[in-house]
Amino acid sequence: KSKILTAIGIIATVVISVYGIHQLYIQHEANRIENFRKHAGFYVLKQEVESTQDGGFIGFLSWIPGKKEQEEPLSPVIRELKVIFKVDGKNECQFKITDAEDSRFQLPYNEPFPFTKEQEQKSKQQRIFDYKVSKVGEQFFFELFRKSSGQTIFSTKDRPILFTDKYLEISTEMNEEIIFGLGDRRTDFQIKSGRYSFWNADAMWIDNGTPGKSIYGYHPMYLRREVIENNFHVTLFRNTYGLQVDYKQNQYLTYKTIGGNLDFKFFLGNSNPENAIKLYHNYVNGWILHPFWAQGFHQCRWGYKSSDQLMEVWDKYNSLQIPIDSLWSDIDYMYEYQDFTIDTERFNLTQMHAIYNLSNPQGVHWSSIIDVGISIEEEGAIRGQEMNIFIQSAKTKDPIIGTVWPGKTYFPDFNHPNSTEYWYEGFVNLTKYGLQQDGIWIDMNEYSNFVTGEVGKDESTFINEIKAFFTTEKPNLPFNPLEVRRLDHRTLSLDATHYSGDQAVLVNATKNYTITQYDMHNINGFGEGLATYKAAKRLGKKLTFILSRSSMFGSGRYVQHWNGDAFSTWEYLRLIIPSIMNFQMYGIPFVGDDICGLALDATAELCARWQQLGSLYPFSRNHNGDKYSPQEPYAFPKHPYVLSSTIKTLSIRYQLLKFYYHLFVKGNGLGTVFRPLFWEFPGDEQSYQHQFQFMLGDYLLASPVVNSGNIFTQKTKHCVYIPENSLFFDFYNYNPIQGGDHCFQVPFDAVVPMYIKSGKIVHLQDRKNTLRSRFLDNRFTLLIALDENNQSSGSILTIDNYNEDDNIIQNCTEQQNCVANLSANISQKSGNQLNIEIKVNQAVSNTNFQEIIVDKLIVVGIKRSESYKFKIIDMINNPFIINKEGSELNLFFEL
Ligand code: MIG
Repeated sequence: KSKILTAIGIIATVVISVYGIHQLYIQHEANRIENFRKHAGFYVLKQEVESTQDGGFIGFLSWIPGKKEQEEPLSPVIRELKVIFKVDGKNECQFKITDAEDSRFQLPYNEPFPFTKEQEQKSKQQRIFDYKVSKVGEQFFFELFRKSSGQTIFSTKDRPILFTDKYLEISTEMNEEIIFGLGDRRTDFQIKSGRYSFWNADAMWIDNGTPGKSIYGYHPMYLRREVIENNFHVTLFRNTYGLQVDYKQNQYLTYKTIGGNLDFKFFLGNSNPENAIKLYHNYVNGWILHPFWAQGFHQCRWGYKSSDQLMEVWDKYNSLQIPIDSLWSDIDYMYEYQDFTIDTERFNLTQMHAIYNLSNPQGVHWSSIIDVGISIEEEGAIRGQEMNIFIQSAKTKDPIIGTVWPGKTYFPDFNHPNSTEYWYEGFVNLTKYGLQQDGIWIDMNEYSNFVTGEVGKDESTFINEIKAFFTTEKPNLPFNPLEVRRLDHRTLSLDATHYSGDQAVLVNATKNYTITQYDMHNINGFGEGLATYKAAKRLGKKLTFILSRSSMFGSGRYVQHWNGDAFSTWEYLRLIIPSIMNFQMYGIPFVGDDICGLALDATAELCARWQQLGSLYPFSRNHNGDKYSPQEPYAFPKHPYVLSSTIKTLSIRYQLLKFYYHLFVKGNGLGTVFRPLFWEFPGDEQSYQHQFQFMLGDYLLASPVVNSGNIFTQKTKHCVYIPENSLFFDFYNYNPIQGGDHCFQVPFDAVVPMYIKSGKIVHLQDRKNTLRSRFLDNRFTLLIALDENNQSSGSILTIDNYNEDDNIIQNCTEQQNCVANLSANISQKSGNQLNIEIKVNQAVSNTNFQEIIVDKLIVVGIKRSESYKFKIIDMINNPFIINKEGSELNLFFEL
């Protein structure tokens, strides 16, 4: 025993001291930069800035060296810089510092990347912002402020700007702000002071739990609530290099990056956060609409190792009558994990065709995974070499080799002009099995690699892994934004090379520059998403559904997203809610998480609550990791509440499926769907504190149970916060609920507490037993929640065919000609007699118009003396038909 204790002691000491040394190292690093800033020098304007036509300016900066520069160079200082301030219309502008020739690596300003669209030239008076800039010879600064309030949006005054080749730094003042966003990570929605890294990595297993560490995506934007007048704006740092944001609330926000330019886009909205976010989404090219079936429920797991197993799951879903639209295949379906293959020994094609036959009423959609690494053993490796599309090792000058599931792999270079064709050929190969891949799941695209760098270099021995984790130093890299591990840790060598010619798909190199992973790393996942999108389109898909783990700003134009690996714990169940909200801001609103968690065994109670919550995610999928205990809704026979509450809650999802989808169609590529509470109540300070409550559009408020409860009573005490001065009605029993906290017990076997906002009309479908989205009909119930003035409004799609194959929805999003507005108005006739008037305006005639049948009204919030009443009006025999010309209904009823 004592030997064991000693051993533990020794290990603990070693770990603690390694950690200590590492901390010292970080401290040293920080001091070194601090010193440099203080003593190195600063930039001044060479001459007055020159005004430009748009109301902006161009200026040139020179470096005034300090005393210590010779002693402690970080990396060569770029002495002559150019500053550009560009006015992009009334609400948007750009501030950029580059080298004098603007010749450094950067994203192009045209598609596929976010670009500066030609804006209508507004006169200087009309723009809602203005700027200040330093005098010639003084330390350079730039200040942007909002004209109406004088609120500072961005100010570098009295803060250093450093512009070296591989280290760039700039700071802005902060002042009584609240900020949100700042990348892909698991944290609270509101950003606290801290250091936040940006570097795409399969990092959940590496430094999971370190709050500032980013995971799979690159989204260097924040949404800020200004203190004066409480307006909102978005600031995007338009860079793609490794980055650290050092944020101190009320003081500063500092960007420290290892390449590119200091390039900012500002989007000034108003007091409604949605406004600034829509401007931002427009800039990142908007988001794409997913097919309707994807709005349904999905079941997945890593570890469905045969078609027999898939059959079993499918049979269970069918016999238990659990709604489902897609049953997924993780890497198990492939032949030796090789992309674009199916192991037909384990996956019997006859069985597969049966499950995925959509003309069978029980058939479901097939969604399956593609990893980015190409096995060096597969045919695709030879083809890829012929086409020369792999990223090259700087060491061997051959395709770089990493290790992923199939063993050694090559990695496509999606900047290469042939890569698009190559990737398409892969998907064509997969069609040879006669199965239609409806959902395409692209994983490991950070790119994730099981060895650090590449095979044959810093290879992954245990010792090297530890070294890699603790070595932050890299030749020519003066600063490591990650602090705790090397940038190439479990990804590709930074010196690996990409196509750098004129025919590039993504980024053209300037001059004779060779593009490397150092430049491209955070773009990898975007590149794969784009190539996959193009392949899917070429294969004839109308609306695509491509679920990508890695993303960057602009990804939402091509792909959808899930938040990657989650642990089966209450903490993760909670943190996923802010993650979903983040991706609303990042322009990928169709997002979800692994319901019941990927890693660790989910308990029955956790899984039940997660199914309840997840049934309201935009993308709703139960997904489990290999080797963990089963967590399908029926996998807890000792705890029948998991299954029963899942069925209840999913049937609510399906009742609301067309409504939920209509929020996306109506958004038309811009804005959010799954919203924080304060979004609708920005003036209510309390609502900022309730990050686990959310709203679907501005209609429904949901308050999921996110804590464990009492296993004996099988209930959890739960509190709902309703914003002050607002009125909601219980979605299930129509009781009114007013501003303030409301606490009650929620049984394990329940649905998510949900409320409809007064003044809103939600359309839902009261049909029982619809287990597939494609069988939802065109008959609706209108749930009408009246406001104080006895009025209510909403909208509905005036098509009844949501099938993506018909291309209707797509035209719908492009032309917005299939959304009708509903309004309801109730007035008193005599005594107990009330009159409800419903109007539908079908503004534009739509050739695909289908009649909508409303056969039930639920009118909620009818004020009678001190209380609220509701009335259910059944019109099944005499339904209200919404037709092309618009319709009106006048109905008398008794209370
Ligand atoms: O190294 O394909 O995030 O959802 O089940 C793990 C297996 C690879 C990571 C994904 C996860 C998926 C798993 N993949």
